Amino acid sequence: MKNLAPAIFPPEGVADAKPDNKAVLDWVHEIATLTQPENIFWCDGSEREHEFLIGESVNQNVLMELNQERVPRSYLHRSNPNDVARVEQFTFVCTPTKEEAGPTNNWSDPTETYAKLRGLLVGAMRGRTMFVIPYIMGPADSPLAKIGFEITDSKYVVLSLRIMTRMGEIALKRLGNDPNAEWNRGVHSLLDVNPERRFICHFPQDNTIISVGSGYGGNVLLSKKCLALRIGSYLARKQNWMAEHMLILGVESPEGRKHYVAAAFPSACGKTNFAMLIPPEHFKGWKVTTIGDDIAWMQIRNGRLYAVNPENGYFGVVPGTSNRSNPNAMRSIAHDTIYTNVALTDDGDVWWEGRDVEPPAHAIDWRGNDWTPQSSEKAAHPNSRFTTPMRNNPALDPDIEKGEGVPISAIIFGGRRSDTVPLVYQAFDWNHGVYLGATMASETTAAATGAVGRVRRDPMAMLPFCGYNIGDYFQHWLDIGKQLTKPPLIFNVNWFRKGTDGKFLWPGFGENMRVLKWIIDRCEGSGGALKSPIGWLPSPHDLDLAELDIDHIAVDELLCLDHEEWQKEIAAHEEYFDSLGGVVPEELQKQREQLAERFRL
Ligand code: OXD
Ligand code: MN
Repeated sequence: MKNLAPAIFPPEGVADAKPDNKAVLDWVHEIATLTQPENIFWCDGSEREHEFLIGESVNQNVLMELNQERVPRSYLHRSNPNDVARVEQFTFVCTPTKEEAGPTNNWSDPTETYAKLRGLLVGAMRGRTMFVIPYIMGPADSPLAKIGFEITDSKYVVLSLRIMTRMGEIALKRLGNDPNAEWNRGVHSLLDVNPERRFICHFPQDNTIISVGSGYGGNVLLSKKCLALRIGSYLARKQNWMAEHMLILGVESPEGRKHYVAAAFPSACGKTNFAMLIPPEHFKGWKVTTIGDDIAWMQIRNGRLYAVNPENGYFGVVPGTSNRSNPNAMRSIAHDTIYTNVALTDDGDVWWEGRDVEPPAHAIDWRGNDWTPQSSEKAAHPNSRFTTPMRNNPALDPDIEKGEGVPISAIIFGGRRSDTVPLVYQAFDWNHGVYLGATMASETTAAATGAVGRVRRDPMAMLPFCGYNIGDYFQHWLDIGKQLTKPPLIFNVNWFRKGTDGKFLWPGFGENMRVLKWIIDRCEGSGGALKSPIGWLPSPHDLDLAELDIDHIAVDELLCLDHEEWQKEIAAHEEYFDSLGGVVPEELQKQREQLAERFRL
């Protein structure tokens, strides 16, 4: 390590987590030689280091200290207004061939892309500190756990990763000094935060990620979408496990029977709210606990799927979060939280649209401009976020650190659909369930740049996150199913169906417990259902709707199948499969034909 710039930046005793692994040291040396930082900071994730970096970030206006009485140990970050969401159009999967990346990913040639990125990284950290962050995804003793290193020149990334991952010494210990150990190489540089030089590139065959030109969330917290999903899904296929964009929750009945379910909804469709659901009064004695709110890594054990949450914190959408929609999230973000792009009130608190307190008479909006309730602009960006430790969650499941994971009884797919798709239905079997996931669609949200409210197919909510050919991904699902003797039952939900008046038919939030209860009943073999062309559908009396203020017409509308809408839907499935250019497995084509046939019967 002689050629490295001396670590002059951190005070003595802070940030000394240098790994004893030659492969890591060589890589850090290579990146430092390329980017020429002023100094290198080996992050250890300690409290002392954290305080030091918070102090530096506040001094340099990377973070603003909030009112410490209202939101203790919490800070506000404003990203560059040109950099407020994941950029799917600048996200690349650089497998050796285009076929491996498949029809749904942007592909670029790995040799050319490495050369382009190396060019951009030359001297990129001159005058800056280079942070080296070791972290583990998953409980440290889990067979599913993965080690990553992220090099970054952003303190915001370091502080966020300390919340989102298990960081520091714990990762070095698990890595050990085997130069052939598996670990992910992540390089991030802000460069000049210019959209023209913004690229999020994955090299799954090298377990490598390079992200430049952004300072925002999913683009730069490389542990999350980049490692846990894109590289994760690639490794999962090779190693026979699953990396999925799913929340994981536990449901316990008053009698103490417990089930775990995993649910895949596209970004900003309420995964965090569902994962932290508080059952309504009518379900007294029922308990819902959170394992994870965004990502599930699942392995096969004794013929079942077992899931762990690879993350250690939540990076959730703020607008709409309130004591009505998600009291557990409100309690989680009441302290030790980094807010990004929300509004700042005059008394140093935070505010956003959908928060259940009166709008302030004056605030500073997410861009740093004056704001009043009369302003035409939003005070908080629609994709503003909280980054908060999962241990803040009052409903955290006690088995969160269980290395083998928790057994999954049901998998739920869902999207945001104004019409066509009923509140809930159940697949006939695993392969039919894979078809439900593969044909999932949702109206787009602000979580990614681009038009909002357009229906797009988002298979298994993995469209932006599958790190290889989507056809092979579907086949992997089918292959996993063949190995399960007790597969989870598969369901589809839609909380967002609208009536003819354009209003949502279903109250959502805590009331989703009623749907969850039917799902659990089905898992226990007790819930009633009718066989329909699309799967098992509850009739209104199969759902427990007691003490719910909803009229029976709305319930009928929520559960009805409109054959004309479904003809269009099936045609859209066919069109989607065709658009993938022949990669869709035969079995799923067969499922589509069978679905069409069931409507003809
Ligand atoms: C997320 C997303 O940030 O899916 O979780 O966009
Ligand atoms: Mn997500």
